[in-house]
Amino acid sequence: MKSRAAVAFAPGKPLEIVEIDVAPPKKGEVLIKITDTGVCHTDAFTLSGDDPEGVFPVVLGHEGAGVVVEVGEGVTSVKPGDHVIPLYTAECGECEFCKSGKTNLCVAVRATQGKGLMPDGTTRFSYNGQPLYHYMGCSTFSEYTVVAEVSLAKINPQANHEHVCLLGCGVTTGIGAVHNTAKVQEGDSVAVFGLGGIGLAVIQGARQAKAGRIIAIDTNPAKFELAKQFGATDFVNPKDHEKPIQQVIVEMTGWGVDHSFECIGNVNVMRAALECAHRGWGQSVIIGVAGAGKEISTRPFQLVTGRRWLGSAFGGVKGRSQLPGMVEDAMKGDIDLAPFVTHTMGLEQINEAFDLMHEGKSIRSVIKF
Ligand code: NAD
Ligand code: AHE
Ligand code: ZN
Repeated sequence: MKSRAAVAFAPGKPLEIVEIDVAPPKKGEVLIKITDTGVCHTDAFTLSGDDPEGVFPVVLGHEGAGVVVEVGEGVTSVKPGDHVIPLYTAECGECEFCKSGKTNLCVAVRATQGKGLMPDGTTRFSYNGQPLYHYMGCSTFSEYTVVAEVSLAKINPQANHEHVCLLGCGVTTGIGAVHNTAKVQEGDSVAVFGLGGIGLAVIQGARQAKAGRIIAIDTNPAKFELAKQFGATDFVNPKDHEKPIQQVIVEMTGWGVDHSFECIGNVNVMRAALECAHRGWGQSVIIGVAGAGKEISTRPFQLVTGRRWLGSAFGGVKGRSQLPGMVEDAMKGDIDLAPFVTHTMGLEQINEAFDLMHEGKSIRSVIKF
């Protein structure tokens, strides 16, 4: 079938809106009509050419919601008409990782997904007869996309897709990192570095966990207002200080914070986030994605003296089992999604969504098909 799509033909180039061909779903696959998709910084990261797994030409996008159009052979968990959120972290329920009870990092389709291919090693997308790669198992920048059955969460059909598409990545990542990775407790102190969609979702999660002090840190002070609305108690712009930012946070708190979260993808800030964690027990969660070849460092003494360095992917959330419940939470108002959507636009304007992100003017732009 034909589908309108925003194609990244080469790194560093604007997306091109073209009509692509989408082949029918094969065994274990599902054809989805995407209704709404957010634009996440990770899409920009891969488009920049800095992602070791980046392959071109590709249909990006991984924060979407849609409706099932057709299912391939053997698919039983969804049927045409079901409302779904595509998952870049699949959940097969059968692999060593799914069965471990220790992680959400299912490996069922991860190897082919990282190569931009469907689980059988081929692609369902083409343009003028030339193959196009898939992205993160989702490719939500196409009106029609094909994903593996294990990469789909079935959600309440009454849910507002313009909002719940953000549970496909950003908001789930931030809230999940608070509850599943850091396990923030009532009264804990928290520092959040980077106040985009991810950092603001961390703040919302910290508020849910009844954290005490929530310190919001960003070099763009325009982000502080929404951070305050979500529950941040303190606001720090590193540009206002001569001292290293970790020293500023330690001086504000005495011994540092119980939990810090890096939501930028900057390895220098990752170090600062670790070093502002409380001596003896403070922990720092890396959420931001750093470019190819980047490495983190600190003095080992920082760990010897009780700080812990953690990481979190998709907030540790198991998509098929837990995302439907998070959609219900959003519908009840227990997760507040509307303030994240600062812009909505059609597919033709998608490059503006990237511009707004880079200019620090948006939290989430949602593309409406
Ligand atoms: P974003 O661009 O919307 O927000 C980043 C924020 O960081 C901006 O407000 C920016 O002003 C701020 N910032 C930049 N440099 C800074 C600095 N030196 N000090 C303080 N603030 C600074 O991005 P986003 O969509 O919120 O994504 C954030 C990061 O999280 C990206 O690296 C993205 O790839 C990653 N991510 C990871 C996961 C995961 O599962 N681990 C999921 C989604 C996104
Ligand atoms: N492809 C990159 C790594 C990218 C990465 O870390 N992705 C995050 C999700 S970002 C969503 O916006 C993630 O979940 N990683 C776990 C996984 O299995 O991909 C690289 O460095 O190669
Ligand atoms: Zn994302």
